[in-house]
Amino acid sequence: PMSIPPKIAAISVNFDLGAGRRGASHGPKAILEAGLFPALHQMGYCVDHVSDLHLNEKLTPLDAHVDTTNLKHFAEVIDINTRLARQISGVVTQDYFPLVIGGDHSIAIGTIAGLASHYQQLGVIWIDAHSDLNSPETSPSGNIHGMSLAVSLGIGHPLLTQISGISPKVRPENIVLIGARSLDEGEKKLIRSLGIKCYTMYDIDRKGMARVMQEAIDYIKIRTDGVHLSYDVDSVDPIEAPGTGTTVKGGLQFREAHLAVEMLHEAGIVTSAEFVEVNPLLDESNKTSELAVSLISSFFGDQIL
Ligand code: 4U7
Ligand code: MN
Ligand code: MN
Ligand code: MN
Repeated sequence: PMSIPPKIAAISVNFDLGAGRRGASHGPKAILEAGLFPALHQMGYCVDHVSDLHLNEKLTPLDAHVDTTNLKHFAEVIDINTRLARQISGVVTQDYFPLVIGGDHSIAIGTIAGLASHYQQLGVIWIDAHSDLNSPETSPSGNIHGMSLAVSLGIGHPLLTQISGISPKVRPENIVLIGARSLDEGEKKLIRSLGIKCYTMYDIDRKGMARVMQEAIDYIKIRTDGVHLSYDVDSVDPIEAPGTGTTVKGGLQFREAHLAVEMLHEAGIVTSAEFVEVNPLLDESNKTSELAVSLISSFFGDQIL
C-alpha cells in the first residue's frame, strides 16, 4: 500500500544572534520566497506553517550572578530556544514531521531539546563544515552557533543544557558528523575522546559520498528510535552556497549535497529536520536560498525522473 505522506509542520526561526554576523534571521523569508511551500505542495505534502519565531526585543535581563563569559547574546539564545523547544515538542505530539527553517545554527539547541522527550535514543545527523562542539571554555569566538551540538550532549552552560529539562538530549554514539573541514582544537579532542562518528571531507574524497551516506545510515539506524537531520548550508562548497556567514573552502559539491538528502529520503529513517545558516545579506542572486529549497525538496523525495 502507498504510505500516507506525513503532514509537515514548518517552523520559521528568524534568529541570528547565535552567529558572529547578522543576516541569518532573514533566512526563513528568503527560503519561503524561493518557493519552498509550492514545491512541497506540488509533491503532495500538506504543510502547516505552525510558527514564525522572532527575537523578543524586550527580554528581562539575566540575573547578575549568571556567568555569561564567552557566551554572546546569551539571554536571547536561551529565550528563542526555550520557545522553539516547546513548539517542537507540541508538533511531535500532534504527529507532524517537524521542519525547522533557520536562522543560525544555535537554534539546533531548541529543536533537539524539543525532540528529546519523545525519543529514548535520538540520533542526529549533522551535515556541516564545522562540528559545533565548542563550550564557552574552548570557543574561539563566543558565538553560540558553534556550541549547539555540545549543548545537546550536555556540555556547556547549564542554562542551555537544561532547556526542556532533560540533559543530555543525545548520546555521542548516536551522532554522525558529515562534511567537517574546520574543527577547533577543543572540538577535535572531544570528537576523539567521545568517539563521535565523523566523516570529514577527507573521508568523502576517499570513499565517495554514496558510501559515506550508506555507512552513516547503517550506523545510525541500528541504535536509534528517531533521527534528526541538522543541515547547515555551509557544508556545501561556497561556490554553490555563498550566502552563509562562515564559509569554508573545499565543501560538498552540488550533487554530493543533494545525494546526502536523497539517500536519507530513501532510507526513510529521518523523523525531523532543520536547514540553517542561509544568510540572504551575503547571498548572490538568491543562490543559497534556492539551493536550500532544492535540498529540502530532495529530502522530501523529489526525484530527477
Ligand atoms: B556553524 C567556529 F571558530 N568553530 O566556534 C566557532 F571557526 O553553525 C565556527 O557551524 C562556528 O556555522 C561555526 O566560532 C558555527 C570558529
Ligand atoms: Mn553549524
Ligand atoms: Mn557550519
Ligand atoms: Mn555557519
